[in-house]
Amino acid sequence: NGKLTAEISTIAKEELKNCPKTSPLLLGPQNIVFSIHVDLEDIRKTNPDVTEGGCYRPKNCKALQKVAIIIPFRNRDDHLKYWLHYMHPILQRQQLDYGVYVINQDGEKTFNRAKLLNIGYVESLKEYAYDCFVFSDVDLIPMDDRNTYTCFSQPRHLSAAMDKFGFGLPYNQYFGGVSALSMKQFLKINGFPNNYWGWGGEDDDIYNRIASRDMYISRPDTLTGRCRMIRHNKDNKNDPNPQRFDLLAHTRQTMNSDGINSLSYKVVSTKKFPLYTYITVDIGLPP
Ligand code: UDH
Repeated sequence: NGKLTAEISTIAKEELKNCPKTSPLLLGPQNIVFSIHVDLEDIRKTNPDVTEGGCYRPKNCKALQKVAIIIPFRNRDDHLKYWLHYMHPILQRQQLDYGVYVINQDGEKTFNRAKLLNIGYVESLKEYAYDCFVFSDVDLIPMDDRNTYTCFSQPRHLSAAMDKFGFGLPYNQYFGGVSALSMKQFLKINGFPNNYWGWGGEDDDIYNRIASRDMYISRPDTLTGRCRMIRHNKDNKNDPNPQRFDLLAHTRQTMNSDGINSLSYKVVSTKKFPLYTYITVDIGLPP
């Protein structure tokens, strides 16, 4: 009967051994190109173990971390296709228990990346007991699957060697692109700022938050950390934010009152697609 089956499956789950620290499925360096044609239906067929909403957990071992992958988004469907095409196989090979959350900013007004990331944190936790949060731009793909999308003892910068910066970083404190924070690390910095409207500064603010709470940035080495960005034109309504330098000068004072504790927004809709969960949100307007 149903109850017995449920009990057996609970026991079976409890008996799963932890996955190894390093997945035996990893392949290492991988060629990443954005000239190929990708199709959502094909991606779905080649990733049959990914369940509705873009979730997966290893069958034969207990994943070491539960990872919510959060993507700030508006009007980048082509990029999202490449992201799904490359990332689902990589994340499965990394033996993660993960879910993909695309946080889509509703409307045509000024973009706010960090606020969308805060929303992804809150919304993903409503669905599952995630303990690690990977915040990924939609247009960045790691070139080596040994660059694991998990959390570490310090906040992790995963896009450590970006092709657009000659496989390096523009400056050592750079924290843009793809990053991973455990729940504890995220809460220690009161999440991310909500008041960076338009392009730039929010990643440096996050860096300031981390440094001011006596944490530091961990990174993979510059070979394992290589990644490719999809080349694209400037987005609408995401012009450089002229206020960013002023804001950045005061992170230490503002971070206690601006962050996950002051976040407000409305969910417009939540859609469960086969390869990702798509949450459209009204984040309001700049003051
Ligand atoms: N994003 C969107 N839609 C937008 C703006 C941003 O989805 O309209 C998301 C997306 O996940 C993107 C991330 O926010 O990867 C960061 O956006 P960004 O503009 O800061 O960074 P990106 O690396 O572009 O995408 C860098 C500047 C591109 C200008 C190139 C001119 N030659």
